[in-house]
Amino acid sequence: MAQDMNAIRVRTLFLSDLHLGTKGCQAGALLDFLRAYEADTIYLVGDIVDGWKLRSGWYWPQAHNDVVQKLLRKVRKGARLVYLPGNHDEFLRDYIGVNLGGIELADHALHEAADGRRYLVIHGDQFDLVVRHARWLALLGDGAYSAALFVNTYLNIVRRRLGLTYWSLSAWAKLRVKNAVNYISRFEELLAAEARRQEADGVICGHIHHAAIHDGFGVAYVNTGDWVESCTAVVEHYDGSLQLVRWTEVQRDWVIGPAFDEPHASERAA
Ligand SMILES: [Mn+2]
Repeated sequence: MAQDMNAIRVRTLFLSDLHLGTKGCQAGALLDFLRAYEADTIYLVGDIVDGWKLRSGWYWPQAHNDVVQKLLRKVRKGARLVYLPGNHDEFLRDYIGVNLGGIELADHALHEAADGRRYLVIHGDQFDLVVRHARWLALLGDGAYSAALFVNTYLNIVRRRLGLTYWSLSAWAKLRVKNAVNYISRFEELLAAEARRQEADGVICGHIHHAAIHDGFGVAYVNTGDWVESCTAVVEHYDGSLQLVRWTEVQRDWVIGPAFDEPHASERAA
């Protein structure tokens, strides 16, 4: 089987919140990431294609096509691809249970890791009280969020020209709002509770664009983050351990050399 000689091979890859179809999607960085990693199983944990944005205006550059093609190529090469739609690609929820050209569509999944631990894998909007009970409020929030991302996109074009690294305005702003912190913590707590209810050892989700791995609520809480701001993903290694990959940091290390305490330094050598 032909595969990229230098690719990092992992058991499972978890990606969410790509928001293909929006200007915010960091498709170039995502393509680099998909070239660097090969996985036996790939979970797309929701908000992969942004149907909300596509409805209000078509934005689909070649790079977004390339991402889709890259994922389909991995399926042709034997990867299992499971797509768990989120609220921005809820139009795909009509096809749950269907196998579309090798892509399994499901509402959620139970993933058994190599070490026997079981994880509930789900986008997470199902437990977002704002999205569930006030859809207009979520859409309003989406507008404010889009405005922040718009500023962020242009700010980063300027930063790139100045030779500076990618910097996330809205991630920075969100983390400085106390309400956002409460919101994140409440979301994490609800998802952890659902994992316990389903007798899983943890949950792997997305939706809030805030990557994390911790067990502060009694079970593992793993959030894959996003490819709009933070460019993060979660990988499962062959021993069952989960690792949060912050792609911009990995790339920086590849250019200027890794810090010695960072786990991906050894992965690269393997
Ligand atoms: Mn979402």
